[in-house]
Amino acid sequence: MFEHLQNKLSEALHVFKGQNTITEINIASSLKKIGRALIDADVNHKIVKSFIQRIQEESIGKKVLTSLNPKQLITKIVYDELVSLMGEKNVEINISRNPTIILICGLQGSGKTSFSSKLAFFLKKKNKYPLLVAADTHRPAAIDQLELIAKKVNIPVFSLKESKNVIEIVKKSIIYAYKQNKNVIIIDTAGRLAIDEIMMEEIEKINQYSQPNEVLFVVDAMTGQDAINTAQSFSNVLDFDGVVITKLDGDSRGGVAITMSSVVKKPIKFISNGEKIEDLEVFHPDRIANRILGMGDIVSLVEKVQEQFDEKRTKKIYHKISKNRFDFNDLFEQIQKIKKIGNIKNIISMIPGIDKYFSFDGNQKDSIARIEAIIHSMSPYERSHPQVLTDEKRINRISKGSGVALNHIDLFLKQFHDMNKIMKKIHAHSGKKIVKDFIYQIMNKENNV
Ligand SMILES: Nc1nc2c(ncn2[C@@H]2O[C@H](COP(=O)(O)OP(=O)(O)OP(=O)(O)O)[C@@H](O)[C@H]2O)c(=O)[nH]1
Ligand SMILES: [Mg+2]
Repeated sequence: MFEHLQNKLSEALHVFKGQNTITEINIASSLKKIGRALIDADVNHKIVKSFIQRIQEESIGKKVLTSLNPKQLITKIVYDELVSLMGEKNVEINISRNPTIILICGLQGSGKTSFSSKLAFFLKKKNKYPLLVAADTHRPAAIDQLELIAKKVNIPVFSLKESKNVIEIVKKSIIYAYKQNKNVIIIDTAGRLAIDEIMMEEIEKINQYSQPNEVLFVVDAMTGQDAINTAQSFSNVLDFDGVVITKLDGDSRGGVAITMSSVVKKPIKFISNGEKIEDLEVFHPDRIANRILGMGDIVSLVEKVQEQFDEKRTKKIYHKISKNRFDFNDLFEQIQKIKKIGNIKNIISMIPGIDKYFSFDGNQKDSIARIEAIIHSMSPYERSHPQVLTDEKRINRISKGSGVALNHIDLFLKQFHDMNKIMKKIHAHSGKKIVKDFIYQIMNKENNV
């Protein structure tokens, strides 16, 4: 999602490798690269300028403590500035009222209908009873589209196929929600531009009538700086509560997510990074900053994984890891679960350094398929006794059976043992404070190489 920026920032911070002090020369060279990385990521140049200035002010005169090196110190300063730029803290959506009404608005094609369904699915997992309302009366296929997506995940949709009157639709949907005991009403509306007076009048009417607890404005990250401008002009007409940024999985360079809240003065509440219903994330500035700086995002990962893994089974796995008994059967089971969590690339990008462990040639999806093929070609005994796979004959047989080259099998086996070590560390350090320490530990490790 932020891979390009992540690589560029990592290069910029690499300037400090092997340096014991922060000097005018190394800081100037690093800041120049940081600035270029942000501009490349489509961050507005004015924001980049003040961002760089703040880092400079923060770093000059800062004594490098004996336990830190200059790279760590600057990384921490950049991290703090990024978090502050992205709005400091996550602002949760307000779903306390019964029923809660959430109004979704935005430009044509920004991802409103997809997001509405993703949000309903997200809330359903949190034990809410959502009702989706098809209030786009302008595009003929809009109702069918919403119904199609919602049906797949068993979420009810309220629509009035014959009516073009959005207030009537909203009114009847609220009555319906009361009758059906639905406690969150998500209203998906038609796409509109802030300059289109008639359409803006319509959304204002819906807003006035339904008195929503949350109005969310959806923007497409691929539109870059335009996304920020449209959010700003929309907010002048309709005072929304938060922004949703979609299509962060595409070629967008992430600048929209970095600068939106400081320019528009509205928090980003969710980001969407794929077309699947699960591809939705609550926006946490600190976690995103961690990810941008390549420190991974253990906290998000732990939460996502917890949703997928039941506690009893997880304990069993942890027990196996701690006793060094995690084998290929367990790995295979974990892969199947990880696949269910959503976009593999997103998941993998949350784990610091994991791309090194799970990738043969950069393509993680293929790599996972190959790992599955390798495990399939093992005998049941080999799957439960990883230590026997030092034997060349066995490795040759597996290579033939799976169609994976010998050097890739060797690499995979090495990765498996390395991964075991990492998982053991996570296990030994589970608990929130410790997870944070773990991130720093990894950071230190990377900085000391
Ligand atoms: N890759 C990717 N595609 C997305 C994402 N969100 C939405 N899309 C796609 O973007 C297209 C438009 O999405 P919709 O949800 O229909 O957008 P909309 O704002 O409801 O569009 P209108 O109702 O026509 O204004 C669809 O093809 C979606 O599958 C995302 O996060 N990533
Ligand atoms: Mg739509």
